[in-house]
Amino acid sequence: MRAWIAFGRGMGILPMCAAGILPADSGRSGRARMALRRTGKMPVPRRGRLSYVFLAIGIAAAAVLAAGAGEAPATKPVAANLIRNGSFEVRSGPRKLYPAEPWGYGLLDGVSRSPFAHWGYSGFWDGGDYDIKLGEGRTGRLCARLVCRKRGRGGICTDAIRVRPGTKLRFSGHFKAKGARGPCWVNFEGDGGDGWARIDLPARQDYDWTEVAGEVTVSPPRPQRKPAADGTIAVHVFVYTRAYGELWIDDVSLTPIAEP
Ligand SMILES: [Ca+2]
Repeated sequence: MRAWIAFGRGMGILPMCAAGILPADSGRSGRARMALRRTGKMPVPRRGRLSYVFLAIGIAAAAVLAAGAGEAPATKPVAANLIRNGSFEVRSGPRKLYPAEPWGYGLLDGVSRSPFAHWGYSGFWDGGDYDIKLGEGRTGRLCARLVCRKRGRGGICTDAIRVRPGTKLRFSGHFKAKGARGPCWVNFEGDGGDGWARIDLPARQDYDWTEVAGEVTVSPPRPQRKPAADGTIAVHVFVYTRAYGELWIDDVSLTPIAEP
């Protein structure tokens, strides 16, 4: 019985609620009419004003979105660096099996894995003995250091970069030398041949971090090599030293600047 009374009261509240809304609106309409009589203008109800604000915000947002969709980006996207781990910040980690690790595992069988991911290394060409060591980075934490123990030729090498012959590339790298008496240079190798382009490093024994940059055009493959189905060939970038002392390397990049 008590439940029915409560239900009845509850139902009774509904029309009261509805009535509560209507008189409120009626009252507002009444105030509006009063204002109209006083000013000759129909005031905008408060709730209506809020709606106009939301409508204006919506229109402005839509305009901004539409403008954004129609316009080209303000800046051109930066071309990707084709050299992976050009900052030498990533270590090569635990030894992986081929083909995950494309480098040899011995010390004298050509290029071996280096302490840096995506970079190979050999210090034993031409009777040389060069260590590869971690150095303090020009930027970030790390750089690569080639340290001469016995003069000959040592170098580091990127893993394969796939590009189409005729592609124009811009190379940039930062180098530092300590007692580096002898030539050091960047050599472009791969399907195009061992040295289809070359950029020399400063011919000084000692210099602080210095940017060395240059442009190269990818040469066609050697007679025995063929481009892949997508028209690309493999390119490896080497940094060689034939010098005594130390060569430091950091922030190396290779970016396409013109397609063939
Ligand atoms: Ca670095």
